[in-house]
Amino acid sequence: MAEEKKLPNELEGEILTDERVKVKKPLMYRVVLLNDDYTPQDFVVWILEKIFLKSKQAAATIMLEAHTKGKAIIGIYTYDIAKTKVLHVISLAEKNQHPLECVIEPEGENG
Ligand code: TYC
Repeated sequence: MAEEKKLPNELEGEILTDERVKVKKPLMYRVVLLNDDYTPQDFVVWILEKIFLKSKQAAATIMLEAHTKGKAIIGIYTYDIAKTKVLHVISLAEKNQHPLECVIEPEGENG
C-alpha cells in the first residue's frame, strides 16, 4: 500500500512551534505647532506644558521657534496619541478664542 504523504502540520508526535514573532514598528507622526499673529505667547507655553508635558523652558523654546520660523516640531508620537493631543490643543484654543493650530505629519516626510 502506498504510503500516504502527510503535510508538515499533520506529522504525528511533533510539537510545532514557531519562534519567529513579527513585531512591526508603529508608524510615527510629528506634531507641528503653527505660528499665528494672535495667540498670546503665554497661552502657547501653557498648552505645551499641559498637553505635551514640556518643562517651562522647553515649552518657551518651542513656542519661540514657531514664533520666529513659522512652525516647530513639538514631538513625535504614535498616530492615536498625536491625533488626541492635536484635538485637545484645538479644543482648548477654541474655548479660549485663540486661533492656535497644530497639525500632524508622518515622520520621515520632509519638512
Ligand atoms: N506669534 C504669536 C504672538 O506674537 C505667539 C505664537 C507663538 C503663536 C507660537 C502661535 O505657535 C505659535 N502673540
